[in-house]
Amino acid sequence: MHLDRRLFLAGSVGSALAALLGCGDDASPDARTPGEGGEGEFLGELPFVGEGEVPFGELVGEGLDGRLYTDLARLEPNSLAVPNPLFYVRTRYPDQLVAPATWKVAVGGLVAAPSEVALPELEAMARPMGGVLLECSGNTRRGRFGLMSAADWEGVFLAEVLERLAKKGRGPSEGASAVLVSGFDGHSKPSAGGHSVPGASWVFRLSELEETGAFLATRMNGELLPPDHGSPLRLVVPGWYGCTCIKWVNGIALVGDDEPATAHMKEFASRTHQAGVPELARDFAPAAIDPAAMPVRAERWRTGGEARVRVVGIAWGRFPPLGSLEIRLGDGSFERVARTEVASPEGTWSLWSHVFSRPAPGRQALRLRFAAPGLRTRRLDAGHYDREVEVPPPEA
Ligand SMILES: Nc1nc2c(c(=O)[nH]1)N[C@H]1C(S)=C(S)[C@@H](COP(=O)(O)O)O[C@H]1N2
Ligand SMILES: [Mo]
Repeated sequence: MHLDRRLFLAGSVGSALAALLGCGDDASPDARTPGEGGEGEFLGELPFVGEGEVPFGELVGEGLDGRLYTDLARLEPNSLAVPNPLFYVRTRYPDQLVAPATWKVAVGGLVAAPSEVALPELEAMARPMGGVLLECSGNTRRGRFGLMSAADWEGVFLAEVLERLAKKGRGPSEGASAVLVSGFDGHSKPSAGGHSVPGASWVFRLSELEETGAFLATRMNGELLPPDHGSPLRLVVPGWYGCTCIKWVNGIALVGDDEPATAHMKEFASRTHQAGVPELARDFAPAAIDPAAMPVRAERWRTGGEARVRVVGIAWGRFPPLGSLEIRLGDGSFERVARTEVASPEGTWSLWSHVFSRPAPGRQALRLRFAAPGLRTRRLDAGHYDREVEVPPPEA
């Protein structure tokens, strides 16, 4: 049974992983030394070049254009979960949202009888959901790949909410095959250039709720949801892009096979790798995140008189086969990634590191791939997560 399986797999985002990512200023030499016996001299960080100018950890923009970019190389050493104030933001708290004393979710459409589910009822059903990563489908080099974060969540499986409604005689009726989840999006300022349309909503097949373990989240990293992250209620769809994780959820409608795609779905059609822009929701493929990997930190080292470049990175998506991960620097050949630092449970990210000996100087791209035949890795194949470094001459 899928729900049980998810509970079984649920684990908090490992602290060991964060210790590695957090190897900033006060890192122990052991955690960052590329030499065999812990020898070596750390010469400094090698920044990624050719990326956008966005600031990290700062709220910028308003409404639908509001953003906070997460610096994945700077997580706190004691936890891999990104602390709430540093968790990436795409769309800020809608300024026209006046939260009622009791938040309610209207349940309608193809149901035996329309109803409302009040927040306290959901809170009473909530339980730990473990670590889940969110990635914006628009997570690009231009935004320094800062639109991705992981947290420990609490919430209620959406499938369970529907089951409970069915027991009360208010569940899905004949012909209901999917569910439309929508959230409040009243922003007084429209998105600049009309880039984003308000009214976030996504249609999920009922089977997809089970397959993904989609849940209505009430808490994030042990705290009530912060306003910018959907307070008081948001959807989290493990393994799917963030655009499906509707914030400020206030409506659930059971719908049939002929349900049109929402404007929000159409806006995100190409970024979720759809074939064109389907008119009907049923023609949308699951907005799944393919297995992917990218560097989050590069360092210069000298070990035994030789220059080295150490790369620390993450792997995520559905079941990334870590053992087959390969990395290439510039025109070099692909090398099997040397270390899996922490393999995290499904749904969140894992950490790896690799050391290149005697790297060629100059501007070099870092590229990753999984040497796993048949694995669908659309973004890796397209070079989407490539990052570049400027390797100095050996004696610099
Ligand atoms: N109501 C609403 N929910 C929304 C959005 C939105 O614009 N409005 N943006 C979506 C997108 S594109 C992403 S990537 C995630 C971001 O969630 P976060 O800001 O909590 O990281 O929220 C999703 N949920
Ligand atoms: Mo997004």
